[in-house]
Amino acid sequence: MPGSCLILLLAAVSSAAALAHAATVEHTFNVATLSWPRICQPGNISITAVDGVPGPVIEAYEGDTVVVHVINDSPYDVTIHWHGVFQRGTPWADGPSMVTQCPIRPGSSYTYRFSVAGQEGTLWWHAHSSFLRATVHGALIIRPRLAAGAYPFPQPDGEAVVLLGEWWDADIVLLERQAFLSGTQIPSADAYTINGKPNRTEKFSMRGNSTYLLRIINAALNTAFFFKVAGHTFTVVAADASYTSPYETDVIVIAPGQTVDALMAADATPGCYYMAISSYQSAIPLRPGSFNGDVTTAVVEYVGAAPAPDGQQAAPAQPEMPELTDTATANRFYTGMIALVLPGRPTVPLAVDTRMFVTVGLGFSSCQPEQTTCNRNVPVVVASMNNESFTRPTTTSLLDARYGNAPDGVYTSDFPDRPPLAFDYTNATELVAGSVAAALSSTGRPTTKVRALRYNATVEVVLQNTALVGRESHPMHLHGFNFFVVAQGFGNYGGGAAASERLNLVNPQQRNTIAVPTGGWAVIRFVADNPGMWFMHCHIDSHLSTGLAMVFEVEDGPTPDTKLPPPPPDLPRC
Ligand SMILES: *[C@@H]1O[C@H](CO)[C@@H](O)[C@H](O)[C@H]1NC(C)=O
Ligand SMILES: *[C@@H]1O[C@H](CO)[C@@H](O)[C@H](O)[C@H]1NC(C)=O
Ligand SMILES: *[C@@H]1O[C@H](CO)[C@@H](O)[C@H](O)[C@H]1NC(C)=O
Ligand SMILES: *[C@@H]1O[C@H](CO)[C@@H](O)[C@H](O)[C@H]1NC(C)=O
Ligand SMILES: *[C@@H]1O[C@H](CO)[C@@H](O)[C@H](O)[C@H]1NC(C)=O
Ligand SMILES: *[C@@H]1O[C@H](CO)[C@@H](O)[C@H](O)[C@H]1NC(C)=O
Ligand SMILES: [Cu+2]
Repeated sequence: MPGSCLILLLAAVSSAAALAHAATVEHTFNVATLSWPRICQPGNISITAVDGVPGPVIEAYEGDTVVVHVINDSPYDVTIHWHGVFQRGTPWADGPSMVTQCPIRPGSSYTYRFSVAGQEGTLWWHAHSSFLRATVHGALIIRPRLAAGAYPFPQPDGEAVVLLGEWWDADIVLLERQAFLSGTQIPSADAYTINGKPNRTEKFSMRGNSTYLLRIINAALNTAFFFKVAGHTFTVVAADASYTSPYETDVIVIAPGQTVDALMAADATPGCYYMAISSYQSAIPLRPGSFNGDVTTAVVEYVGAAPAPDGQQAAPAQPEMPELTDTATANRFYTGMIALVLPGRPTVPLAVDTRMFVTVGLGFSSCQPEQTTCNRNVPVVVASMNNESFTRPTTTSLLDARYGNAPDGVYTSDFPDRPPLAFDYTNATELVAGSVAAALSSTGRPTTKVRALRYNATVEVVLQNTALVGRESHPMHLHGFNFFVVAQGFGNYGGGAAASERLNLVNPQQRNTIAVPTGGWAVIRFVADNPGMWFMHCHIDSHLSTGLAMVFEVEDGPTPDTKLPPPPPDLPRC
């Protein structure tokens, strides 16, 4: 095949392959230590991964059963989470360590079994124990079950996974350990990657006059991205495996944990174009040196492009990336999408019976005794929700404790519906300068609190960012459900910005991860019809690890199939 930057031809979409009956998709994941090339320095390092970075793609059709035998040959405790999969009836397969299971010990194994009924689109899988997901992750694609034309948008000619990651030229578990001991954040990533590959390495070959479905996944630990392709625009058709009305844009914004499915017409002058990502830094104030400002690229090359007359390949065109603090662009994208309302699909609950107002953000604490290299003269930054800094139990998983009716010493069911103090959440001037600042910004000791929800409750949660330490967009991920994003805006919710506080109860986007605007809020709704213990947390690992999390305990329903099933026999024990 001609073309100097050609490596891989995008998979053609085979509609004929769609199956009539649900099948079982089976994989064996060997989580092991691999030797892998560094990016910014010569030589290899040891990483933990499943075959490589990214790991294998799981491809299924709607309604299939997915079975993954996870064999832990690594030296670390491991669990795997199937990000965005509802796990209806299989809460023991969700994966977050010490929430739904004890970790798989080195040398042990566990088989995850779950169905992907009622879901289609781009999801992904990743380790959900320590920071291992930096290198333990991959795509999970669910195609519509029906044959030709099953997508509710024009059938693309080809498709490609575009998985965005962060890379450290160092042992991520060691960095995490050092950050914990010293009460600081891990250093910013050494590089960003596209499909695991460093700058200018990954290549996508496209035929002219064809349309491709890009399945974009942000697998980065801590960084949101702007995404562009020079000379091309996109039609977004889904986010977090929920269809959207076609949304035209030349820039995609994607927070950690989110996915975006976008059609891209390869209708430019045949040639080479850079696909590029750069970080969106939402923190206010921005801490210099706390992030990596790289623009990282892959090459999009037209197949069969006539070679330049002089035989030289012209340098690929480069897109102009937004400023790294361009919140206006991020907000335009995040709020621009509305759902594609389809018959037979869930619609937003109109009546609400459980309301919560939850502050999310950073606060101050002091060094814990175990933090042996911590500077005891300065406050430590921790994260919390409603001023509760979540810590995982150590002896029993939450789901185990719930199933055994023995929460004592593991968790308490008193996660509050409101913050302990109402204050001007987002006015940094007031908080920094005001006399109450010191008292307010201190976060209590870590707790393990859950919020019990009656089966079938319709729940509305206002997620309110705070400015106690700094404002920042927190990508909040809910396990076990999609939620409807009925409103979002800046400032304090209820603070009078009437236009943005009007709820969309007609066609709000559905997501599993909402990037709560920096210094702002989002209102989400979901129906608690899936019994289990479901984690809700910030998908920035530095925030999750310092407490930005809570758990919903969804109670059993009235029928046998709405009761918590017993744990599978091979569930790891603590
Ligand atoms: C570095 O890692 C790559 C990818 O696993 C491998 O092919 C290569 O052999 C390694 N090199 C060394 C010197 O170990
Ligand atoms: C696209 O179609 C137009 C019109 O048929 C044609 O002129 C052009 O060469 C095609 N481009 C490619 C890359 O095939
Ligand atoms: C990546 O490649 C692009 C295109 O050549 C370049 O502009 C950019 O500076 C490179 N990024 C890094 C981090 O070297
Ligand atoms: C924030 O607080 C300061 C100090 O109390 C006050 O002057 C300012 O008006 C407040 N800003 C807003 C937007 O309320
Ligand atoms: C959080 O709780 C601590 C005590 O546990 C208290 O001192 C502080 O004022 C609270 N902060 C907020 C913002 O409610
Ligand atoms: C759950 O709520 C839906 C909608 O309100 C209702 O149709 C259904 O019967 C409820 N199920 C149970 C078990 O309460
Ligand atoms: Cu966060």
